[in-house]
Amino acid sequence: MIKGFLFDLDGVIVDTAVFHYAAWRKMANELGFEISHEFNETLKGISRMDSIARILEHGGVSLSEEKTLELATKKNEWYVEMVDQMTEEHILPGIKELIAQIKASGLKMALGSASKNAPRILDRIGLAADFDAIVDGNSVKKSKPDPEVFLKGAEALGLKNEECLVVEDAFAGIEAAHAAGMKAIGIGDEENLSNADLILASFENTKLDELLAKF
Ligand code: B16
Ligand code: MG
Repeated sequence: MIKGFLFDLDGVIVDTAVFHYAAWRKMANELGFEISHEFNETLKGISRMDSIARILEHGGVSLSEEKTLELATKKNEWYVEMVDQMTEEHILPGIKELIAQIKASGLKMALGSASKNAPRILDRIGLAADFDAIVDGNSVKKSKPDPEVFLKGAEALGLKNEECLVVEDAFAGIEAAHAAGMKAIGIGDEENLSNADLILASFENTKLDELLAKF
């Protein structure tokens, strides 16, 4: 029986993926190469340092650890500038209504994000107080598809793994959920989420009881 939700942030609650892409692209362009939208898909849910490692390898660029960290910090500054312009308007369709239904039904919810900027983003969009627990890039060591972020989420909610339902927009995130022994809803395109237990384009007009009946 499902007793709680574990929400990914980027791509589920807000679409910060476009900001990540713009900032990574700016960095890649300064280094003299391009990253495609398709390649960017493979970075979703992946931590900042794992992302930069993949991007540099993709561009055939080899840098010292110090220089890599410097570039990741610069990318984050560009990214945070965009995040700081965000408002409640950036919450993706149906999310606020779904959260209201979760709260009203007494289910628990936690955030399970790879982002170190998660608390800042939740503050910007006014959802910070709604979560019973926040597990993010500041508290996990291993990137999705490792299940660490969701195992910690279940623990923080005091629930068994199988009592948690994960909501993800990334293939790697669904893999992480399954590795944690949890079912996962994929939000987005079917082609990127073939491993999800249920795929929805968005939560617009979603009724919580009908959704839970599917699990
Ligand atoms: P930051 P999620 C992930 O968020 C993003 O999908 C991924 O593109 C990003 O690199 C990662 O957070 C780290 O973000 O640089 O802000 O720490 O999808 O797990 O909510
Ligand atoms: Mg995501």
